[in-house]
Amino acid sequence: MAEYVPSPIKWVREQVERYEGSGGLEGTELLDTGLPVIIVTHRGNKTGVIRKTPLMRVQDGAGYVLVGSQGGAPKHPVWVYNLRESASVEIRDRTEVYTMRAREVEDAAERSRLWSLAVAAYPPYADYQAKTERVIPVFLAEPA
Ligand code: F42
Repeated sequence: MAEYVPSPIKWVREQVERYEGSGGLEGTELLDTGLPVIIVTHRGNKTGVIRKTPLMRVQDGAGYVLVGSQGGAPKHPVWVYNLRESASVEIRDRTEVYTMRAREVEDAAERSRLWSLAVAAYPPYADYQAKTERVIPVFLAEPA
């Protein structure tokens, strides 16, 4: 078993601790919004350690749309590089945990459809895209 290395960002680390520590009964929403969050467990592509990243929950049937927005920051979040390197992820949605494969969505029509779902679930994603030069990466995680 690889070692789990928590996020260096305090509020993110604490969300993961509450969410996972309660078996998915607590800490499942984004602070101040009440909107649901999932936990994506993946591997560091350089270190090989286990990383846990909370993201907004955007559902597409049995799949989940993963949006690398990072608040519209100029650079992609680091987890994007981990998923590009290795598709294998575990997704916790409250009390359920699924083994999934995540692929980056390249097709323009598919990305547009999934982006609409993402913005409907979490409207600030549209503001984040507007404030950054980069095209925000979108992944679709589907049952493995
Ligand atoms: N971020 C989003 O991008 N989208 C969301 O929808 C979102 C929602 C959300 C909801 C709740 C919450 O608590 C946080 C939320 N976040 C959301 C923030 C998200 O959880 C991440 O914190 C954020 O996207 C930044 O991700 P990051 O991977 O850049 O995190 C950094 C701070 C980090 O953890 N860095 C690690 C470190 O030690 O500096 C390294 C991480 C890593 O994976 N390293 C790789 C390795 O091999 O281990 C090397 C990677 C490489 O290629 O360099």
